[in-house]
Amino acid sequence: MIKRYNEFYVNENRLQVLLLRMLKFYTYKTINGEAVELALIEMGIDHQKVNVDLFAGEQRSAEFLKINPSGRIPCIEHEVNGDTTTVSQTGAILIYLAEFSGKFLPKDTAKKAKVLEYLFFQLTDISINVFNNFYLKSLIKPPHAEAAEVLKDRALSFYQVFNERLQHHKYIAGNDISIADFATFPVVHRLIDSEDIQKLEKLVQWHQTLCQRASIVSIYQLTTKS
Ligand SMILES: N[C@@H](CCC(=O)N[C@@H](CS)C(=O)NCC(=O)O)C(=O)O
Repeated sequence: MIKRYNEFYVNENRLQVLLLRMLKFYTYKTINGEAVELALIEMGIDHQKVNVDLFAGEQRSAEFLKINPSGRIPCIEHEVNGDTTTVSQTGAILIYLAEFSGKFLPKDTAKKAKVLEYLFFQLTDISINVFNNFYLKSLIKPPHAEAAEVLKDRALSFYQVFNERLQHHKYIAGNDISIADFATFPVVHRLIDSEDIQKLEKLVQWHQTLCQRASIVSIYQLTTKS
């Protein structure tokens, strides 16, 4: 008889254990990598984490380019019943994982639209510019520090809109936590001590609320107040 135990099927007659699902998560300690890691932990999806060292150029290795031809993390390979789906792009991965787990993306069309609006607002208008700030300052030679700051300032100015939204909602896209919060947290967390962020009272409160979550405590190794 075949019985299911969480992620496994066990064929009790033949003493076989069949692995039903396997998710490989290619990442590095960056804002986009952390957004996906946060989602995987919050959704309770078992995964194998593969570190891709961006400073060592591992993202450009022939082996990695077969998985993501654009040579960037994050990226997942998900095997379900023998079929493998490979997904890159933080937004696409977050939506895929939310739909797969049935968590953190509402089914209601209007609520879902708000989550997607803020998810892409964060990723396409803010995260990209914050990453490009790091790229221009640290990943290329010679660095372009001045251009890097212009991009970051423009990106951070958008958090006024998030702050305004948080006057009326507990989380970024509504009153329930969603993948939009997971995409936003890593950037705000990195910049929480900056003057630009500190003047946004509701955003700072939202950051403190998220810092209580076990997923965030474990990823960022925060010490919880007892
Ligand atoms: N639009 C992509 C951006 C991916 C991206 O730029 N990833 C960065 C790390 S956060 C990377 O791997 N950069 C390596 C490089 O540019 O060489 C996404 O949302 O995932």
